Amino acid sequence: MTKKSNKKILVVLTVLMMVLCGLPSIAKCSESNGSGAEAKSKPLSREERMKWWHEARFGMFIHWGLYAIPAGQWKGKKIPGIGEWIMDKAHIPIPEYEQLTGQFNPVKFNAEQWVQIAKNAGMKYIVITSKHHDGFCMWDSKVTDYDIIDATPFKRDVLKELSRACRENGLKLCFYHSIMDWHHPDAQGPFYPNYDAQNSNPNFTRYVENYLKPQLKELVENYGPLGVLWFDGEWVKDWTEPMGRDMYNYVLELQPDIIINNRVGKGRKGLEGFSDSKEPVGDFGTPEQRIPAKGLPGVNWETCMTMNDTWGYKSYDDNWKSTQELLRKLADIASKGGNFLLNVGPTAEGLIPEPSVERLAAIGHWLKINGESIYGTTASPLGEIPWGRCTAKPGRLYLHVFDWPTDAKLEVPALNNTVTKAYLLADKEKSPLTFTKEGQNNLVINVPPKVPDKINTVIVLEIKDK
Ligand code: FHN
Repeated sequence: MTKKSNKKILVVLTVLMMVLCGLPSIAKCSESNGSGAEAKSKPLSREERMKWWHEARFGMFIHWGLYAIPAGQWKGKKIPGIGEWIMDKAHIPIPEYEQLTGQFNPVKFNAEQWVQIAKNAGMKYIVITSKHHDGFCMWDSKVTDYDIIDATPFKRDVLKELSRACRENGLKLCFYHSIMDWHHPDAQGPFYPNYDAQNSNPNFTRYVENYLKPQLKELVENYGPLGVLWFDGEWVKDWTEPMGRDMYNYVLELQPDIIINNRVGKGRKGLEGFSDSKEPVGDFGTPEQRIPAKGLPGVNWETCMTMNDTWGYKSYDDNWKSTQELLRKLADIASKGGNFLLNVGPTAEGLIPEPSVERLAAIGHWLKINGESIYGTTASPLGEIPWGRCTAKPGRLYLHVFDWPTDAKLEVPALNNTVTKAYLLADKEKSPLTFTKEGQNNLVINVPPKVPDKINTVIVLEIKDK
C-alpha cells in the first residue's frame, strides 16, 4: 500500500472519529478517561493566555517555502511583487510549480542557528510559515504528500527541528498558516492561478474539514505547545466569519492556552484590528506593514513588517530598512501598546540573509542594554512627544529620546506625576540626572550635552504615583 493511500485511510478514519465523537470535540474525545464524567477545567481568559505575549513585545516572522528557490525570478524574468506570491504573479501552473519540490534542498538550514539569531536579537517568539498560500507544507503532514518530507530531496522536518531548538532556548514557537490554498483541489476557485473550471470539482467545506483541520491538529499536537496560531489568507470568499469562529474554538480545544490572530475570521478591518461586529473572532489585530498612529486602543495588536520589501526571499530586493528605522519602530510600537513581528525571508539554501542578520544583531545589542524599556511595558500615558516616545511600567516611565536636545535640556510635556529620580538606562550606576519643574506640568531634565545613543537613548523616570 502506498503512503498516499495510507493517508487517505487516515483521513477517512479521522473524519469518522469526528462524526462519532461530535464536532468539534476531537481533543475531548482523545482525552476521555472512560468514566464518562470528564472534568472540564475553567477555560483560561484571553488575558491569561496573552500574558507572555504582552511581556514579549518582539518576535521573528519567517516566510520560508518553495518560493525561496525562484527568489523573485521566473524563466529569466524579474517578477514584480512580493516573493512568496510568485506562483500567482507569474501565473505558474500547479504542475510546473510542483517541480520546485525536487530542487528544495536547503542543506545550510540549521534550526539552532536561526533560533540563536532570534534570541540574540532579543526576540521572544518565532512565527514561521507552516503553509503559505502556495499550499506547500513545511512539515511531515500525514494528509498530503505535498510536504517537505515526501516531496523534497531534503527530507528533514524543519518545523520539528525548530520546535526542539525553540524549546531548548526558551522561545515560543508559533505557526503562520494560510487558509487560502492555491494547490489543494478542493480549495480551488476562479481566484486561484490557473483555475481549471472544466476539470475541478472544488468543495471548500471538504477542504476545511478533511484537510485544514487535520493539519492544524497535527501542528498543535506534534509540534506544540505552540505560542500562536497566526492565520492568513482569510479573504477568500468561501471562508466565512462562522467558519472562523468554529476554527477558533477548534484550535482552542486542541490547546487551551494558545493565542489566535484576527485573521482566523473576517475581522481584518480598519487599521487591521477588528471589524465592528459585536464579538469579532480572534485574540489580536494584525496591522501589516504599518504602525497605527494612535495604536489600537482597547485591542491587542501586533504590527508585522518586512525588513526590505518582500516577505519571502527575493534575491534582488535590497531596499533594507536601517537599524535606526527598525529600532525606532520597535520603540514606537511599544509606546502604543503593540507587539512587533519582524520578518526574515531565508534563502533556498536555508540561510537568513546577511543584511537581516546584521540588523538583528544590532537590535539585540541595544535591547541587551535597554530591554527593560520595551519588555513588559505598556503604552505611553503621555500625549505626543516631539523628541521621541515613551513607554511605561508601574512606578516608571521610559523616555525614548530619538532627537537629543542641542541645549542639553529635555523637556517632558504634560507630566502630572511627582518624579523622584531620573537617570540614563544605559548607566549601570544609575547616576541621577537633575531636573526642574517648569510651569504647571512640564519637567525639564538636564541631560549630558553629547548624545549617548544616536538611535535611541532611554531615560528612566521614577515616579511616585501611578
Ligand atoms: O498575502 C500575504 C503575504 O504574502 C504575507 O504573508 C503577509 C504577512 O502578513 N500576509 C498576506 C497579506 O495580508
